[in-house]
Amino acid sequence: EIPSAKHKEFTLVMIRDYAEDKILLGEKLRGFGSGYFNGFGGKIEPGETIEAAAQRELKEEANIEATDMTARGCLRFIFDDNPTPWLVHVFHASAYTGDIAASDEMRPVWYKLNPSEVPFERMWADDPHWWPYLLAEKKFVGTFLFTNTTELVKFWIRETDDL
Ligand code: 6OG
Repeated sequence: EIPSAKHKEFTLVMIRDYAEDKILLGEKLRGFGSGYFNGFGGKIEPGETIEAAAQRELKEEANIEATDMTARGCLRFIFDDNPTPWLVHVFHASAYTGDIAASDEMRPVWYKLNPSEVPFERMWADDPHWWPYLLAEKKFVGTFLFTNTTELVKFWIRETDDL
């Protein structure tokens, strides 16, 4: 199969509560990655800015709108069983309007920011590698190679100034 030159682009918003030292994760209830905990996000629609897509998905999946959202990372995922690589734009926010609510796609849960409480065993295998950058307020770019859809084979990650 000849790889497509195009990436598929997604957003991913991580909501952090500094006062309580917690992070908001959603349990994905359907579709790709169902059963996994993750930040909130989805596909960028044609003609939509990355930020607008991030806010739209956050509203659809957690019922909130971030008021201090900043871009933090860009992750590239290569799957040996899918010719199109994925580009995921990671954002961070700690302030929002609205009341967090579940949707038919995501069930939001606050987790204490403590390695023993964050459910890494029910998260994508790349997460433990970029979370330290996110939590340290560093910007990052990474490339992750997966086999059998969910098994991480190899990755590269580094801090960056420009996203
Ligand atoms: P929908 O299918 O809901 O968008 N996503 C990933 N997140 C992490 N942490 N690791 C991955 O490793 C991911 N692949 C995709 C991007 C999918 C959502 O899941 C994220 C989107 O927020 C492969 O439209």
